[in-house]
Amino acid sequence: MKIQTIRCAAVAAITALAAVGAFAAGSHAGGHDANDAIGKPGVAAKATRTVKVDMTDSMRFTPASIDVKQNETVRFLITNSGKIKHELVLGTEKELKEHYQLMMKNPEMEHDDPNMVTLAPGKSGEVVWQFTKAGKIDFACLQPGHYDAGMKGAVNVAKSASKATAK
Ligand SMILES: [Cu+2]
Repeated sequence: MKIQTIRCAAVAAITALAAVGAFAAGSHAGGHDANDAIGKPGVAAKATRTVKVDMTDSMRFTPASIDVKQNETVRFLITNSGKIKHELVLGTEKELKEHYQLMMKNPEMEHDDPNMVTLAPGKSGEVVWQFTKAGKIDFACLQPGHYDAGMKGAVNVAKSASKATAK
């Protein structure tokens, strides 16, 4: 009788764990958890560098490849030189693709998070981001059709040797 009770408790614990796992996986579909994977919102006062990025109706970012150092806080000064709306969204490739599919289904979807800026024609805006993880981080314009047309780029984060100065 005693053994039976213990077994039931173990099964219940496993079931609970499975439920937690499913919930966690589900929350990733929301799209806002990827921030940890690509870094975190930066503090403008700590930005060590300003990188200008231009967006055009030819569906390109200039530059499309940006090199930064791990832990560096970068202030992206983004300009929309085109005649239609464009945006720059930082994320993992997986997250950008998922987000893009949502945009295709709902073109009027407005979004505003620290890792992105959406700009009307002729407008400028900024994204301040700290790249805490080394590796390649993608960015893209998720306006319907733009991502498919190749409006994307990458930030290459070089591993930092000096962690002591990373503040
Ligand atoms: Cu665009």
